[in-house]
This record gives sequence, structure tokens and C-alpha cells, in this order.
Amino acid sequence: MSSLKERNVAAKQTTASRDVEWVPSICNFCSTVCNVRIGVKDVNGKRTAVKIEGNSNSPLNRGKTCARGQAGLKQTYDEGRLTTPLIRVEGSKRGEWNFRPASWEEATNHFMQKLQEHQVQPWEMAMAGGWTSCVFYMPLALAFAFSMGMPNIIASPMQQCVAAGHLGNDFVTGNFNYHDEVMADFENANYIIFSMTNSGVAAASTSRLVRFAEAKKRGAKVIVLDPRLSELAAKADEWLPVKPGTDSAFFLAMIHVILRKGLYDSDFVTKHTNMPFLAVEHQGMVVPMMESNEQGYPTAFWVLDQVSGEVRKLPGYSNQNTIDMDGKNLLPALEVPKGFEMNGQKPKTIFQYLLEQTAKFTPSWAEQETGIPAATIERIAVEFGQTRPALVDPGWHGARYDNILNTRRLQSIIQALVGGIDTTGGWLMSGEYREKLMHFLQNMKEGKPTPVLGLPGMQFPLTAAGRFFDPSQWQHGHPSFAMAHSMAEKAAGHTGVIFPAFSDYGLEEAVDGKLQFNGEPYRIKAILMNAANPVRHMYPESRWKKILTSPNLGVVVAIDILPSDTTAYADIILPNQNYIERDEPFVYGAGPSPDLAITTRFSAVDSNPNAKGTADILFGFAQAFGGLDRYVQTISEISGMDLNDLKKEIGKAVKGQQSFTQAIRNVSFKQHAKGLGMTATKLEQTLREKGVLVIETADKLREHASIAKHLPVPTPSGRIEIYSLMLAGFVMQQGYQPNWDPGLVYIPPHVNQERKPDEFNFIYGKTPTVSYASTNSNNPILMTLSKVKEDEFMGLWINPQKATMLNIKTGDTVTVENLVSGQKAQIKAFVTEMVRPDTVFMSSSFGTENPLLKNSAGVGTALNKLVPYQVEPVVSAFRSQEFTVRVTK
Ligand SMILES: Nc1nc2c(c(=O)[nH]1)N[C@H]1C(S)=C(S)[C@@H](COP(=O)(O)OP(=O)(O)OC[C@H]3O[C@@H](n4cnc5c(=O)[nH]c(N)nc54)[C@H](O)[C@@H]3O)O[C@H]1N2
Ligand SMILES: Nc1nc2c(c(=O)[nH]1)N[C@H]1C(S)=C(S)[C@@H](COP(=O)(O)OP(=O)(O)OC[C@H]3O[C@@H](n4cnc5c(=O)[nH]c(N)nc54)[C@H](O)[C@@H]3O)O[C@H]1N2
Ligand code: SF4
Ligand SMILES: [Mo]
Repeated sequence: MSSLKERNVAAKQTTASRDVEWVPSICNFCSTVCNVRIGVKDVNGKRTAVKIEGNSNSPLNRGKTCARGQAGLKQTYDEGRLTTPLIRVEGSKRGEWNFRPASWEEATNHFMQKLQEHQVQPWEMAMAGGWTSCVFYMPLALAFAFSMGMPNIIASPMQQCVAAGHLGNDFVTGNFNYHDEVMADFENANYIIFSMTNSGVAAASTSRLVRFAEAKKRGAKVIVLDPRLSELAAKADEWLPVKPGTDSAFFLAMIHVILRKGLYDSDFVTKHTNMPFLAVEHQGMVVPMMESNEQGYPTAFWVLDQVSGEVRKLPGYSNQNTIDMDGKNLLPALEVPKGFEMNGQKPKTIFQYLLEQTAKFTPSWAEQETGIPAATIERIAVEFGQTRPALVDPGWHGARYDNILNTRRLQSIIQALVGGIDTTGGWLMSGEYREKLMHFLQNMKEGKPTPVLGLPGMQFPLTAAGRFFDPSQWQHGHPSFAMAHSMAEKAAGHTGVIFPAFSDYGLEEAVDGKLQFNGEPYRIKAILMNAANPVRHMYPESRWKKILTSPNLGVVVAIDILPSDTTAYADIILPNQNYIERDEPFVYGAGPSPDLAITTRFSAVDSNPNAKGTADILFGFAQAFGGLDRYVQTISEISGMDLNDLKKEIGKAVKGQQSFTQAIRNVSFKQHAKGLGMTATKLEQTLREKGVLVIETADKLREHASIAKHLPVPTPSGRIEIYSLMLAGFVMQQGYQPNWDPGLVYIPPHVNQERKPDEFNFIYGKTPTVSYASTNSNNPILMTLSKVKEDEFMGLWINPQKATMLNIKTGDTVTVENLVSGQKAQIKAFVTEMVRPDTVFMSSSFGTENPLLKNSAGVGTALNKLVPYQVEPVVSAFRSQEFTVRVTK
């Protein structure tokens, strides 16, 4: 039999030999955003999509796709596709599928009429967007909210996915993006540690998987921490079945060993992090000695120069510690000598304080927490510290425990300790992030403002979310309902949430009429959703069903392509063109690709004439609200797109000469082409031909735009912050809590430890054949693949030790009861050695309900039947595993 490779080549030749036209696109089956090519053929006189392949020009996925990406073709021709606007039949209840077809005009008028009927004020409306909306329509959605006066956006993937975990990384490295900018350079690393991740690499995020495959080929040593033997763990040299929620103990012990054995990269740590900064202890807290400006940003730090033995003053914002405020060279000391004094105080370096803080985090201590033998932890820390390049994967999905921000932060700190930030075999920052950072720094130098969407890393969420939190930014004087709820919670003596960005925190209260702001009710009366499926994707489903069926909600609009479980709860459903059918309104950066590259989608086949692109839908609403000019103006303000160009192109769209999507696209192409010194026509031709245009490779970029080495990062100090000034700021504002300890701390998982024999830790994860619990589980090819592994993919994993005791066999139906919330669900058991005895695992992919999803409705059990509403206090990320369950046959 021929090898897989030979068969692949043969298959490619066969498709190439037929009359197939290849149209570049971007996969929309998950937020890995792989570049693909859609094969299109004339079938009975109709342009028909017949094949999807990876785009080999892509620096991201390098010509590969996963099973979901290939199966994507079926979405276009899914029998269940929404083909026309639908309006709920008068008198029917939300949740019932009882709709009548309508024209777009009728649907829009119906929406406006409902808003009027319920006297919905701008702040009483919330938008909800899924990752599709976030990644591809952020400029349009943000501008819509700002210009229409709606301070409320609930965005995926934030609180149910990346918000808390990413912030942990970002507090150290300064970056931030809605799709994970840090692309670990697996293929050049010699030692790789993964924690709490599976699909983010091996099951599957193609852009990372192709790099990981190279690492395996080269023989890199791979360690995977996971309470169960995941697809990724199966490919590891060592699987460490860590006790759920305790990964941070493992990382703290690694730091303990690395610091004590001197295995850190002393050059990097000294020059580019805040480890050498002098600090003092104040009220039990370590506080760096610094000067700051009126806004609280640091303007100077102090270090002890190793060479001269003098104390020197360093600039407040810089990428390095080797030139002082007077322009003189120095080399800071990581430790000050005993008895060192300065201005009557006895400062030490941050490095010394962190040494002290980690004294107790020994490998033996970590063994008690994690169940991983101390000798193993010690050995791995030493191997890791002695191997270069070594990397800890930054992780992707967070939202599991209260401690996830801290855990991801510790991973970043380890990566910084070995000098692996923006280096070969380490973490590579995206080309887009680097470019934004360079522009931002240039603007700063020239005293020019940067538009919100051009802000790099942490600057973006601080500014964008900051606007939603600040009542003075809105004419009506209301912040987001989430911030209002946090304020109310704090006033009532509770912790509240510091930064409830793009979150549903407080939504239930606002819909129920229980939320107050400035002594008046703050209600939410209307919800407009685009590519969002909260009934399946937010926790728990009962909460969202209650919200959406509330009589206080005047109107619910859902833009989707398929009848999701959420659309059943809408009053108006609007059909979107799918990714194969639509041209996108913008030219985009190539996601987390380390190369600086641009890409977009091209329409491969015609859509149903009744389906619209998102830009056209939002512009339609802006017109109906009478806010078109404001909308155009705001798009220009936040994106930096030329206002005159926008006005001209939108003017043509208003006259019906082109679509709104085309109007924005023309401006976007013109803007990018100008930056590249080519014509818009030439750029369009190039992208149509290649799908992706690489402007500068990562290697070239790193010669002049390496994070830390050349460019300060968007942390308050510009350095890689091992001690976090942002978190220290939270302590000043809110008082101390371990969740925002700026140093090194352990936060154990808050789960019951006194267990009965039928009580377990609960964990979940994704399957290779489904994204989230999305409508793509309905894809017939993917459902067939899922069913091949039905026990494993749809069952509750339980270890035979416990299963025997509880008399449970594979295939038995068991009841799982959440012992914190009382939620219950039934699921089939899968008895396997591949999970820790104290833990059960289920996949998060199944359990859709809408019968119109013919292949997936009723198959498997929905995760959000078991996960309660619990959020952590920094960004209101879900604590979706912080409970135990009882399992009974
Ligand atoms: N139960 C459960 N919940 C989860 C997860 C899970 O695994 N299980 N995963 C979590 C994670 S990591 C994430 S990132 C989020 C993701 O959650 P979402 O961002 O909500 O993800 P999707 O399922 O891709 O998209 C939601 C809706 O968009 C629709 N859609 C797809 N393509 C298009 C399109 O082109 N246009 C429009 N208008 N709609 C479209 C789908 O039909 C679906 O109804 O979910 C989180 N919640
Ligand atoms: N097939 C597929 N691929 C996807 C997606 C998808 O839905 N399906 N979605 C994309 C998106 S948006 C995201 S966010 C990423 C998510 O990808 P990941 O972040 O990799 O998330 P999961 O695949 O759920 O893997 C989580 C793993 O952590 C393990 N785990 C659970 N609790 C613990 C714990 O306490 N400690 C440790 N060490 N491990 C634990 C679970 O057993 C599971 O194997 O995947 C992306 N790629
Ligand atoms: S990983 Fe798979 S589903 Fe996700 S974007 Fe890439 S090809 Fe599509
Ligand atoms: Mo996600």
C-alpha cells in the first residue's frame, strides 16, 4: 500500500487535473483561523464548492487543515441553513421554533417597532458576539456600540475561554489579543511542557499542530500535565496526571528549583525584566522603589550597578536596564549585598524578594498538592533549566479555576526566566503585534494618538474596555451593566469584579430589573446577537434560557447561519452568508502568525440571495436607527480608516450601487495597499492569487523588532514584568487578594477535599471532531467521525478502580450531580485507565437540542447542564471546574 504522503500527492494531482478553480478563504470552523483554498467547479451550471484544502502560502497552517476544516464544505449545503429572515409568530414562546418567513425590510421594521414598544434606551440594549464576530467584525461591532450609545457587548471568547488565562500571560509580556498572539516555536524547541491543553495543539489547532509535529520529528522532549490521557498526552514522552486545578503548584516548584540552582538566563533577566529593580516591604507587600507621573505610570526605577557599585536611576518606560536616566551604561545587580541601605531604607531586589517568596514552594510541597512525585518535579525543572531552547506552552483556553490567571502567569514567568520571549524555540509574538507596537511607539514619540484598534497588546483592552466602564464616556452617563453590577456588588460588601470586560456578569440581574445604578434601575431590554450561541456556550444553560425567556426582554435578535439552540430563543432570526460565500469587509492580519502577513476571504460561491453579510446587516440597523453618519465617523475614529474614503464608498452603498461590505472592503484594500506601496487592484490580485501575503518574515522582523530585545512592551514599565505592576495597582485600588498578588503565590482550587467514594473532581475538554458545542457538530462527516469513538468522545471517563467499586461498566447510564449547585445530567460511562481515579472527564462538544440540527440534536450530554454560574474576581472568567460531582449508576 502506498504511504499516506503518496496518497496525498495522488489525491492532489487528481483534483488538480479536473476543472477546479481555487478561491482563497479563511476557515471558520474554529478560531485557529487557518488559511484555506476552496475548490470550486461548475456543477449543472452552478458554481459549487467541491473541496477544501489548506493554503500552502500560509505562514500559519502551512497548507494543512484538520478534519473539521475539510468537512467545512458541508456547512454551505447543510439542509438546515437559514435561508430567509424569520419573525417569531405572535403569541408563541421563546424556545419554541415557531417562526414565519419575512423580508429584510419587515424584519428590520419589526425590530425597530419592538424597541419602540418597550421604550428601549440605548444603554438598555446589549450586543452579544461569538468569536466569528469578534475576529472579523470587531471594528464594525465596536463602532456600532460606541456610535449608538450601547455600552454593552458580551463577547466570545472572553469569560468562557481566554480572558483570565491570557491576562496571566499578558501581565508578564504585555501582549493581548482575541486570538492568542503567542505562537510557541515548538519546532525549534528542545524541551516542551504543556499544561491544561489539548485541542490548542494536538486535537487540533492546525497552526500549532504543524509546528508541534516538527518538534516531535526532531525529537524534542515533551511533558504533558493533564489528569487524563488526552490526544496530546498520548504524544508525550511523559504524561503527568496532575491533580485537577493544582498545575500552579508544579510551576511554583519549578521556579523554586530554577532560581535556586541558577538555571535562569541571567543576561535576559538582568537586562529585560524588572528582577533587578530595588524594592522595599511596605505593610507586608513588596513595593518597587519608583517615581510616577500623575496618571500613575512609572517614570523612574532604581537598581544597583554591579560595575560601579552605585545606585542608578532607570527610565520608567524602556525595554532594557543597561542605560540609566543620564544615558550612562550600567549592569544591574540581581542581588544587593547584606546590610545594603539607601535613603535610610533597606531595599532588596525583586529577585531577592521572589527568592524569599518561593522558599516554601519546594518540590516536596508541590508533590502534596499535585500528586506528582517531588523527584520528578525536581528532575523536570533541572532538565528544563539546562536545555535551551526550552518552552512552556502558554496555554489557550482558561476559564476553569479561580487560579487560572495566576497559573498562566507563572508559566509566562518560567518562560521569561529562561530568556525565551520572542526567541527561536521560545514564544514568538505575532507579526501583527510587533507592527502595532512599532507604530504605537512611533506615534508616542511624535505625540500622536493611536486609534483604539491600532493599540498593541494590553493597551487595547485597557482602552476599549475602559470606555465601557467609564460612565463619563457615554452621553447618557451609564457604564456597562457588568461594571454597574460590579459597583453594586462592592457597595454591598462583596468582592465584585475588577475588569468585567465583554462579560455577561450582572446580565441576569439587569434583565430581572434587580440591578441599580445611581439609585435607578439599570435594565437590559434588548439583545442583538451575531454568531453567538450562549444557550450552549455560556454557563449554565438554565441561566441563559431564563434570561432569554424573560418577559422583561422586549426583543431578541440572532444573526446566524444555522438553527442553533440559541436562535430558538430569538424573536427575529437573520441569515448570514457563510464563510465560503462571503467577501469580508476587511483585509486582516494573519492571526497569531509570527510572520507579518495579511489575508482575507473571497466569495467562492453565491449565497442564497436572502442571506446578507454582517457589514450589510449592521449598516442596515445604523440606517434604521438614523445614525449612519455617526457610525461612519466612529468606524474611522477607532480604526484609522480615511473618513473621506469611507464617506465616498458608503455613499455609493446608500445609493444601492454596491454593498456596504464592498464599500468598507474598498477602503480597507486602499489603506493596506498604500502602506505597501502598491495599488488596491494589485493587492486584490495578489491576495486572490495567494490568499496570504507575507510582508516580512518572523526572522527578518526579529532582527529589528524583537520584543524586549528591541521594543519595550505594553506593560507599565515596558519590561517583561516578573513582578506585575498592573496587579500591584489592583492591590492599591482594592486591597490585597491572592488573585491579584503581584508576586509569587499559590491559590489552591476551591473544591471539596473530604471525599465520599462516589465523589470526584470534574474536568472537561474538546474533541478533535467538533468545535466548542457548536452547530458544526451537526456536520454529517464530523458526526460520523464522532460516532466512531462514541464511548470516548461522548462518555464520562471514569477509572476502573472507582468504576468497579460503584459497579459501573462502559455504556451504563450514570447520573452526574454537581455537589455545589445541585445541577444534574445523565451520561453514558466510559471506563478507562486514561483518567485519574479521583477525577471524571467529559467532552464539552455535544448535547445540542434544536431538532432542526438533524444530525446532532439529542446526541451526547451538554456540558453547560452541569457547570454553574461561578466567576473569578479579576475579569469574571468562569470557574467552570471548581466543584466536585457525585456519580451514581
Ligand atoms: N458547552 C461548551 N461551551 C463552550 C465551549 C465548549 O467546548 N463547550 N468552548 C468555549 C470556548 S473555548 C469558546 S472559544 C466559545 C466559542 O463560542 P462561540 O464563539 O459562540 O462559537 P461558535 O460555535 O463558533 O459560534 C456560535 C454561533 O455562530 C454560528 N456561526 C458559525 N459561523 C457563522 C457565520 O459565519 N456567521 C454567523 N452569523 N454565525 C455563524 C454558529 O452556528 C453558532 O450558533 O465557547 C465556549 N463555551
Ligand atoms: N478540535 C477542536 N480544536 C479546537 C477547538 C475546538 O473546539 N475543537 N477550539 C479552539 C479554541 S477556541 C480553543 S480555546 C482551543 C482550546 O484548546 P485547549 O486550551 O487545549 O482546551 P481543551 O482541548 O479543552 O484541552 C484542555 C485539556 O486540559 C485538561 N484539563 C482539565 N483540567 C485540567 C487541570 O486542572 N490541569 C491540567 N493540567 N489539565 C486539565 C483536559 O483533560 C483537556 O485534555 O482549541 C482550539 N482548537
Ligand atoms: S484548526 Fe481546523 S477547524 Fe480550526 S481553523 Fe484550522 S482547519 Fe479550521
Ligand atoms: Mo476558545
